[in-house]
Amino acid sequence: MTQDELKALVARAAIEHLVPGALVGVGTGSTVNHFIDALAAIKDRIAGAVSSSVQSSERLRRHGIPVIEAAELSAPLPVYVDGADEIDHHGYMIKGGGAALTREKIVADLAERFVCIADESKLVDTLGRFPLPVEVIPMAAPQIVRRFEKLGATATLRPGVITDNGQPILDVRGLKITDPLALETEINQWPGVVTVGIFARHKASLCLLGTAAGVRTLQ
Ligand code: ABF
Repeated sequence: MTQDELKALVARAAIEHLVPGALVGVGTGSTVNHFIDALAAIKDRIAGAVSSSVQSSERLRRHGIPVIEAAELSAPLPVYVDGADEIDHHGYMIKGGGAALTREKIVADLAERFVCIADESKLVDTLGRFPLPVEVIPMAAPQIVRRFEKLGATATLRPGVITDNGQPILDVRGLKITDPLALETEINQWPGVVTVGIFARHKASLCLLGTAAGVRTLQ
């Protein structure tokens, strides 16, 4: 099976983890696009979606799925479904390759469970081979770059990309993230960091991994 077929496989498998009649938290990316398409087939069984990006909102609306603003929520979402750039065996993730990390983390924080859907290429022993995305306030970017250099890493502005929140993204190469929770907590303190693409405090409750042998569930 191709990588895209594996993405579609896990996207469909995520449907069975939804709570009937409830709102669904929806992430961003090509795997999630397959999930949105699968949602369309059962849209009468959900109350609507809370989206993590303009891109996902537009796709949801094209399918006639109501999109509710996160700020309007008065109760937790039962489930948030999203992809990842890397996920380790603890459910810690690197996210943000799709430039939606800030709103993804906001919606993940509103959910009781995070179901990650990913093809097998995303599973790693240690996070960091994928460049770590960090959304920043522009005036702080040079100082944040210097802080990553002190960690032995190289941070560069992602060319031509501004997030839905109007900010640029640094991509950080050369990190070996052996303690995702500690590094996320550290980087969160740096002035000018909007969001770091380490999802350790909001790790996956469950990962549906698309493999040639079928869907593998990692708890
Ligand atoms: C999104 O899923 C992003 O955080 C991450 O970059 C993306 C993975 O992309 P894809 O599903 O297209 O491989 O949540």
